[in-house]
Amino acid sequence: MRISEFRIHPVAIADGPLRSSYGRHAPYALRSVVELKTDDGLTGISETYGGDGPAAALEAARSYVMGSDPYQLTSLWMSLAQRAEQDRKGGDRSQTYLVPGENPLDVHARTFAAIEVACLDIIGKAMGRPICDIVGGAARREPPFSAYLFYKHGGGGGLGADVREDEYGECLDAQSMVRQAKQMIAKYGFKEIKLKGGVLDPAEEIDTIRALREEFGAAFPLRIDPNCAWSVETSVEIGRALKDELSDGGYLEDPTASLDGMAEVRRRLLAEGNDTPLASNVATTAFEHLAPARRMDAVQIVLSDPHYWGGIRNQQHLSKFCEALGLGLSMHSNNHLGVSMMIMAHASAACPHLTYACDTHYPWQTDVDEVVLGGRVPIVDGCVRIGNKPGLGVELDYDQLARGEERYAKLPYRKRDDEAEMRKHVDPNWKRVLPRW
Ligand code: GKR
Ligand code: MG
Repeated sequence: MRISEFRIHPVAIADGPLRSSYGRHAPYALRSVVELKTDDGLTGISETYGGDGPAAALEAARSYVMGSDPYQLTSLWMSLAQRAEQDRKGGDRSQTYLVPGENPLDVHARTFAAIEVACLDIIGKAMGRPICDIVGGAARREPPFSAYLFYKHGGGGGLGADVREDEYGECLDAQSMVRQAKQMIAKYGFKEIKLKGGVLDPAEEIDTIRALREEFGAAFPLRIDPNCAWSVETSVEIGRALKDELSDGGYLEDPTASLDGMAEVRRRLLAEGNDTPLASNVATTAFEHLAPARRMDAVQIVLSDPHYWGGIRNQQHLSKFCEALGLGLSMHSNNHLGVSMMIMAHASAACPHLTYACDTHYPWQTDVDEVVLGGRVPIVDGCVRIGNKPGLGVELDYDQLARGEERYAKLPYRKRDDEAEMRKHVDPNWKRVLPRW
């Protein structure tokens, strides 16, 4: 079996004005849908980051992919990693200053992941088995996800005649965040809650976490993620203030920048008898970060992501590393469609060691943009069920895909720029400053 066609479909999907320390989301998020076809008539699909950069990186891998055997993933990895090694000029592989999907030092892992998943989809179809069975079987067939709450302005995303309904309304304080959480939990049944912080004054974010705890009780573990917006001092103060709320299965995610900063927050909290674990998808983004993170005790929970850790099998390796190093494992997310939802579900299903419900932005997208045939992937009781369908278990709806491509073609931007959105709508002088507080 050989790969005879490689298609990259750039799509735009409506997204509300969500806030984070990066700024404000644009009216459309960008994704790439990948299709591989084989000479014996199978099609494998995948989804990854969007815009010009990721599409160009995929395009640059074309010569390695075309004519190759989809089972030979190791040699594909070696080719892409070797090329990356040649390009590598040192530098920061963290996500402190770049949004996920944009660090040039990750490009081989992201590109490989997109192709690996499409190949696994092909292999699954050839074998008549779901991907998680192809990679060794599921540790769980219904991996859990968390309610991912965002402060946001009013608006549901989209532009002009394509403007979308605002399902959750404006949320810029504790009470509206409780409303958002209730709404999302009623709809999807999530059992863990993540708040994207780093947006309002820390005192207001503390109030929000407390209001969530008051509403949902200790049965719903809480986590807050300001994407490095806080200094070490502020992180310690917030860790202290939220000691009770973030215990019982919660965590403090990327309060401050760098492994050094995280390690200092950890040392100071521990010295006060506070062992709230620190999680990271910013300081730990690659295997080479694990040993220093452990040695320094800077990160206790790694937030994986098959999209940039190098795919589903690397996610399994990561699970093993984390288990051996005594680290917890959960999953990071960015805006995505149903193909990625299934990638994340198979990846988390196939990890023996996974200690928290995974993140997903899926509630922030709607069926209007969904490219999966038959509509959105269901989330029931907070979980995505892996059925018996072969491969990823989803197929593309080509009409919907074409609509996504049309939306993309009309857009003036080709890259996520949350700072530009802040300057346009909130403050003409806004800049991402770390730490802000
Ligand atoms: O969607 O604004 C966002 C998030 O801030 C996202 O970009 C982060 O990568 O969800 C992510 C995180 O956990 O850091
Ligand atoms: Mg994070």
